[in-house]
Formats: sequence, structure tokens, C-alpha cells
Amino acid sequence: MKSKVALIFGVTGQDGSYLSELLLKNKYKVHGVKRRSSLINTKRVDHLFYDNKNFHLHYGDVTDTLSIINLIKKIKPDEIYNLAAQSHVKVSFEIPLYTADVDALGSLRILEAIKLIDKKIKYYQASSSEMFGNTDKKIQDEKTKFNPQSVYGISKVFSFYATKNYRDAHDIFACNGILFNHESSRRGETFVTKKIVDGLKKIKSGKSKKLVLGNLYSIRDWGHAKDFVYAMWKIMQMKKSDDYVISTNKQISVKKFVELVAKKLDIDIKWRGKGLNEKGYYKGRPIIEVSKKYFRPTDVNYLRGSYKKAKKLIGWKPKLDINYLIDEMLNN
Ligand code: NAP
Ligand code: G4F
Repeated sequence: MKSKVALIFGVTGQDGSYLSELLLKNKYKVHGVKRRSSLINTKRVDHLFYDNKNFHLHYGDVTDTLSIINLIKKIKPDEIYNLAAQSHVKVSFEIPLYTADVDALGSLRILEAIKLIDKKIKYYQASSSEMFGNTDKKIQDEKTKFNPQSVYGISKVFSFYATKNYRDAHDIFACNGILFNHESSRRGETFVTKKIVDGLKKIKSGKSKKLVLGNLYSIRDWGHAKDFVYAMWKIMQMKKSDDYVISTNKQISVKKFVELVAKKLDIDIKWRGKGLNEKGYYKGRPIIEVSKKYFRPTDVNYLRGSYKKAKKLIGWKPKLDINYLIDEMLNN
């Protein structure tokens, strides 16, 4: 049987690397799009590039329409996964136009290219729980109203509807995975979980004295990226294209995440103070501090997702819990 061909935009990111591994295991030929950068940005996929004849990298950029068209014409993919994004919510407050160009128009460029070149190509859009923003729903699902709180969230809402519209108007197999936060040892260093794990490890080994964070009371539904990319693939194998929430349905605060990591490192934290003066002490010394610098003008304070639809229709549920996640982040 002929191998399926996948084209991944955002292959050098956390999810792109795990998804590539999964697709290669499933006998796909995988083509990934990397951006030109002044520093090497392929460290998450170098092991595949050097060792696997079915893995290929190409230069491209979702802000560059012609590069998208040329790649699709050359590679003739069966499936396109659009994971490319300026994916940092706080950064989107500082570079809103660039964020919208990549995260909103980038998806539209790919969808339009599919429409022009071959409407049989399947499309996956990396949608996000940030689209829900601040909501009064205790548990968010596919029916929850969007109320984004950043240009990142707004751009993802645009891409969500663009995907849905190309499905409805142009009969393209186009789906949205509405993924809640998912982490791993490959997580970007400026996201809060990775920052906490790396920061506390450095404190424990004496390489650093303190870790400075922002909103400790923000609540997230954190899963493992390896579990979540499996859901992306499952979503693309369905008979009909649709939109699915992928989450763990368990939520904890940033502060609790600090405590869980600290406990595994035998760091006994005592909290004192309130607001910007709140500090975490270890052996009488402040090792966790709070700074305004890491707060957002508007934050999403609470996220917890229901994966009921995914469980029922695609047979997906999370396998790796927060304990596994922290151990994997600490040990790799
Ligand atoms: P990530 O590690 O930040 O990866 C983002 C990828 O997009 C990187 O490969 C990056 O390339 C690439 N990229 C950025 N700008 C691009 C451009 N203009 N053209 C082409 N590629 C570009 O993010 P992730 O955690 O793997 O997330 C994957 C996708 O899922 C993103 O769209 C993100 O917004 C979305 N998402 C993530 C989560 C989560 O919790 N992780 C949850 C929901 C949705 P460089 O390596 O060169 O920077
Ligand atoms: O780790 P974060 O930066 O992730 P955030 O904003 O939830 O976004 C991630 O998940 C989304 C899915 O919901 C993705 F779409 C998006 O691409 C990205 O992967 O922040 C999590 C929470 C926030 O409330 C933030 O204010 O942690 C809080 N926080 C507290 N101190 C901090 C810090 N966040 C960061 N990055 N750095 C801090 O020092």
C-alpha cells in the first residue's frame, strides 16, 4: 500500500516533533516546514532528519503565500497539519499584527492554497482553549462561547472559523482540534510549566537563587503533548471532518504546579505575603517571587475542558497524568 504523505507547518515546535514521530511510526512520509532563523531551530527534530529517510525538511513560512503554494504543489500531501504559530499569548500583546499575520492569516493562506490546488487534501488546524478566554462555564466544550482575551486568542478564533467555513463552503476536509494546554520536556522555555521545572532544578542544584513568576492563581488544564498529538492524528482519520476539544478535564493553579514540582525535588516551600509581595521560602530564603513583568494586560484565569465528544466519536482519552508529565519534564 502507498504511504500517506503529511505536510506539517510548525514541525520544529513541541507538537510538530511529537506528531512527526507518530506519523513516521504509522509509515507516513513526513515533510516539515522550517523557518530560516539565525540560530539553529531544528533541535527537536534533528534526530529524525538524520536518521529517517521518510522525514524531510523544507524552508517556508506561513506569511509567505508562494512558499505555501510551491510546497503543496511539490509535496502533494494527503494531510496538512497547521501547527505554525506565534504561540506565546503574552508576546501577542507586544507584536499583535505579526501574531495575527501568522496565527490568523497563515491558516487562511493554507486553506486557500488547498482550495486552489487540490480540495482532497485534508487540513488540521491547531485551535486553542485560549479561544474560550474568560468564561463563566466551569467546564468548556465545543458548544462554549468564545471570549478571547488576547490577539493570540482572537487570531485563533479567526482560524477556527476559517477552517469551519472552508469545510462548509468548499467541501474541504478541514478540522479543528481545540487543544487545552499541553506540555512536555520539549516545551518552549518561556511557557510557565517549563520555566518552573527548569527554574526549580537550577535552584536545587545551586545554579540559581530564585524564580520570578507572574499570576500564580491562574488555573490550567494541563496534559501531555504526546497524548495530544495522537488526538490530532485520530481527528484526521475520521470519515467526516469536525471540531473536537482535547483536554484532561482536570485543573490546577500555577501555584499548585510549583508545589508539585518542588515536592518532587524535595524542596519544601512555605508561602508568605500577598499579591506582588507573595514569596515562596525554602530554608528561610525567598526562592519564588512575583513580578508585574510577567502579568498580562488581560489574562485567561480559568481553563478546564471536557473531552467527552472526542472520547465518544474518536475514542480518544488522555493517558498521561500530571505526575507523569512532571516526572518526564524533570528527567529529560
Ligand atoms: P511551538 O513549540 O511554539 O511551535 C510553533 C511552531 O510554529 C514552531 O515550529 C515555529 O517555528 C513555527 N512557526 C512560527 N511562526 C511561523 C511562521 N511564520 N511560519 C511557519 N512556521 C512558524 O508551539 P506548540 O506548543 O508546538 O503548539 C503547536 C500549535 O498548537 C501552535 O499553533 C499553538 O498555537 C497551538 N496550541 C498549542 C497548545 C499548547 O498548549 N502547546 C495548546 C493549544 C494550541 P520556530 O521553531 O522557527 O519558532
Ligand atoms: O504557560 P503559559 O504562557 O501558557 P498559556 O498562556 O496558557 O498559553 C499556552 O496554552 C494555550 C492553550 O490554552 C496555547 F494556545 C498557547 O499557544 C500556549 O501554548 O501561561 C499559563 C498561565 C497564564 O495564565 C500566565 O499568566 O501561567 C501564567 N503565568 C504565571 N507566571 C506565567 C508566568 N506564564 C508565563 N509564560 N510565564 C510566567 O512567568
